[in-house]
Amino acid sequence: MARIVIVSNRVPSPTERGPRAGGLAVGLADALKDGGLWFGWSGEISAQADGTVKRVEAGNITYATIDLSQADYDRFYVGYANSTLWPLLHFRLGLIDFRREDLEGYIEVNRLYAAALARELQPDDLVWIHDYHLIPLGQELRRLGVKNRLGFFLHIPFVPASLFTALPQGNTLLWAFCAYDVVGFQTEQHRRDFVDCIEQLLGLTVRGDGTVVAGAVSMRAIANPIGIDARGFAALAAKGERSAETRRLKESLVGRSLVIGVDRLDYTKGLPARFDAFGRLLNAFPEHRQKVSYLQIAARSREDVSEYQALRRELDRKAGNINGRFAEFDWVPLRYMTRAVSRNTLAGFYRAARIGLVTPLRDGMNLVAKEFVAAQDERDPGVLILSRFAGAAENLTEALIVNPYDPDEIAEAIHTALVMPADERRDRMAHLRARVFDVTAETYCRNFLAVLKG
Ligand code: GDG
Repeated sequence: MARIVIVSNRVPSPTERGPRAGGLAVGLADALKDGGLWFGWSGEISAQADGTVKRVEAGNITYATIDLSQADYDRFYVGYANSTLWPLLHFRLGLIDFRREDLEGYIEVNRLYAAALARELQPDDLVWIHDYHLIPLGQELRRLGVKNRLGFFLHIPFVPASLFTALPQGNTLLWAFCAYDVVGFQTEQHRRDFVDCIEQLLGLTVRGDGTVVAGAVSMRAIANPIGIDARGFAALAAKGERSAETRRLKESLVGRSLVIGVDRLDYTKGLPARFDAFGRLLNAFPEHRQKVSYLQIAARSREDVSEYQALRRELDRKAGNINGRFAEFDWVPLRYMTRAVSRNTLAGFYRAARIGLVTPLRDGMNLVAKEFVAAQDERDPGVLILSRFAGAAENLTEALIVNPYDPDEIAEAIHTALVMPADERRDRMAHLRARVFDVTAETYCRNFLAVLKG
């Protein structure tokens, strides 16, 4: 059987016990259940970042990592990946901060990864590369003579050709995608937009099944939505409900309904409009004053990028305004924290909530929506309010779907959810749960690897 090699920008440490442990490590666990190699950046910045590989064995998985230099980190990670590609692929052209030297750094780091990874590879390895930091890695591996099957999965959205053309030297990046055997997207829409770019901007023909065959190119674009370990998460939530933290949370609510939001502190997540929406709910529907508490957990992220610092200031201000305007001496409407909480705690909190508020302006998929659904008690479930621009909305259609740019619409949806009869909540949640338990982390890994095997 072929060995599986996973490559991602950050490699989870096998001993990681921090609050953010989870994420990709959980999502990809199934791909490595029979063992394999996980390769990428150690998360360390060091002066001697010369591509030396550090190895840690844990069970049947080898974790192999390299360090980055400060200059590489600045150009590759803070620069091109998070200040050009991230805003571009989330439809935010106005936030792009492109510098040629960042693009050069991005290519150089991908070359560094390729040289180190090529030395680790065995001829039959199936190589599965993840996300926008590493788009050119496949092409760099091919330049080094690597003949293995190479797959790539983009966790974030893709944009229509009319937006993609804003990217300086964008066609070079499109050609880099063409070095893979399989390129995966979260949704059918993202896949279609990518295929349009390949056809319109590169002039290649894409067949109905997403295959491009032209010269040296033999690539297939597929839609393969990511999911969660729904059964595992449901069990975590049932247990978390009895945890000391969840009990404390419930006691602090004194019977009020809980609205919960959980996001990385990121401008794609629609947090300012969401805060505004909550303010408008309290203004337009005064019957909910003192009856509802909104807990927003927004773990700080990418603090080196200036846009994220500006967002944090904006949210601090908005949170202060809402609480200053509506709070009573014994009720604080908005509880806003920028610290991460543990996964167990999170699971219990989702289950305690009447409403899961997930309103990104754009999102590849959004796993929080799926976690909220998996965590619910079927007998007395909460309501999911979901942005139409989250990839998850493609199949979680029984959520209350909203336009995340319209705070009034979100406020009305919160009101609808707060007064929704139990029968309707159960009915909607039963449909949502069927989907979340059907498209899981396991099916995601299995389907992608089946296509990659060819
Ligand atoms: C990218 C794409 C796509 C959040 N706060 C805490 C915490 N989290 C966990 C959540 C969830 C994960 O982080 C966030 O995943 P999302 O999918 O919501 O969003 P991104 O981080 O932007 O992920 C996204 C995803 O990749 C996978 O393909 O769905 O579209 O943007 O698991 O629970 N976890 C803990 N404490 C926190 O405070 N423990």
